[in-house]
Amino acid sequence: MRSGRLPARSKPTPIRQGSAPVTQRLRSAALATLPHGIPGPRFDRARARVGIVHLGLGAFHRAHQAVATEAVLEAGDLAWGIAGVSLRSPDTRDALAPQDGLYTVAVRSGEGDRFQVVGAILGQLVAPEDPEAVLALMAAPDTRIVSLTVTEKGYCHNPATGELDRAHPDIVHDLAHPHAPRSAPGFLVEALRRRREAGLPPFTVLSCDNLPANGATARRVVSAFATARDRALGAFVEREVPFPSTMVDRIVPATTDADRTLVADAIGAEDAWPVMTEPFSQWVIEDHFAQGRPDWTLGGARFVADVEPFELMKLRLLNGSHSTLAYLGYLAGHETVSQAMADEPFAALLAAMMEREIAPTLPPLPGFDLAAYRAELLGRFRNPALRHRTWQIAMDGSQKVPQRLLGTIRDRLAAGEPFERLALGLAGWIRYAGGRDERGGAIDVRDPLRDRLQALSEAAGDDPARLADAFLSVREVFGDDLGREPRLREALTAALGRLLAVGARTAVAEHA
Ligand code: CS2
Repeated sequence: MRSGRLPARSKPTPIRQGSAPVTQRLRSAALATLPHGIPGPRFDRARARVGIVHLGLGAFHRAHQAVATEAVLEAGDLAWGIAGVSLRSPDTRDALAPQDGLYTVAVRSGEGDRFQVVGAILGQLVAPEDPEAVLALMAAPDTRIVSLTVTEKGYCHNPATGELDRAHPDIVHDLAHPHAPRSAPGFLVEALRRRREAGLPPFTVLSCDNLPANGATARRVVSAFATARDRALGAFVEREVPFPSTMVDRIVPATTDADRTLVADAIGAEDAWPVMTEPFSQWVIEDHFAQGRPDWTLGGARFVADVEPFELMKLRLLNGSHSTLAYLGYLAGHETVSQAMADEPFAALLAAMMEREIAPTLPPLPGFDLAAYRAELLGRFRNPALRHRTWQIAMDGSQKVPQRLLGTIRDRLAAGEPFERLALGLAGWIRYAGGRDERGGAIDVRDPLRDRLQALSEAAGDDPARLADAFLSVREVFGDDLGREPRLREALTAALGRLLAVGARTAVAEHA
């Protein structure tokens, strides 16, 4: 990494206890001995420069945008190396720094596995350890894009309205300490301010999170934060900074120790944090950049004038079904997505929900075969080689449900059409968020609103109408309109009634 290089800290990472005698660690020196058929980076990493600072160095970024960027670097455009920033935990840096930033992407399906060692991530930074280093890199002249995968909650917004949540603890902190921020909006605004002061053009902010109109959402929160700091800065962000929207799609389950063993055996070296994914990958990007952009078409991406129809389709069909399967599947005792899909009523519920309740709400995409897309989605969920835990997808429901299920329900209500399957998915979330599974065991619910939702659930007990009313009162999720919508209340009460009376599996079978 040329600019903003950080000292590589290497905390020993316990890796695997397999029996195969793999002793070397994945690193630059190990690339020469990768087994035949396992490609490593085909570009000179020492000559590559950081042109992209990425906030949120999780598995998804490493299996998606970084892989597309690898293709750009391999084609000889060395200006687009990535510096990855973790906004919270040092874990990824601790795993990757001793590996010179190298890691393996394992592409898995019923037909077999493919492995690739990726070198696009030239440096790793941990924001809480050194926010100044992150800001310096974001404000460096070579940095032309700051991309984000910070998850829904990283936008510090109200999920129902998409507006910046001024009471969010990180926003309160960052307004009080704007030069040492914690949040993504705080980092973006301070770096943009520095660039403006230095007479440098702004970078493009490229949201790669699963939010509706993710570019517009990023623009709204970043502009609001900038305006709260200084009106002129807010006007500058509004006027000068491009926020293209993107649709991102690749299923990337959390890596397990078994995955580490599989990868070590395949590549003949220990990789502390490989990423596991599926063959499918899609990236649709609005072509609106301040200072040029990589030719990501080399990595399979597509540039379009308007991403919104793609994004809506993906959020509603894929993520809406995924969340439905996650909540109802978890409640029925299914650990992974593919296990739930192998339980026929679940697959049938999703197929019917997609076809009858979601697809009719989508704007037409000329030339796009929506039926084939739906069928492909069901096939992807069935992928037997991926262990994608329902629990993982169930996380952060209060942040996900609005764009995954509620937008669709809003459209169905407006059209006067039924939506009982969507209501069942929503009821699954409510039942799950209560924190007790169907056998009375505790669920490890991860959600920023967890305590409040559990308190609501306990107060309502097993009365479906009270439970529906309690959750519908959560304005950040349902907004003012849906919270007061009698037809939603009725459908939700009915769905919760079935879930509580007969359990998730039978309730699913009733709607399949
Ligand atoms: C999943 C997504 O964890 C989740 O909430 O629904 O991460 C999903 O796997 C991706 O959006 C697929 O592109």
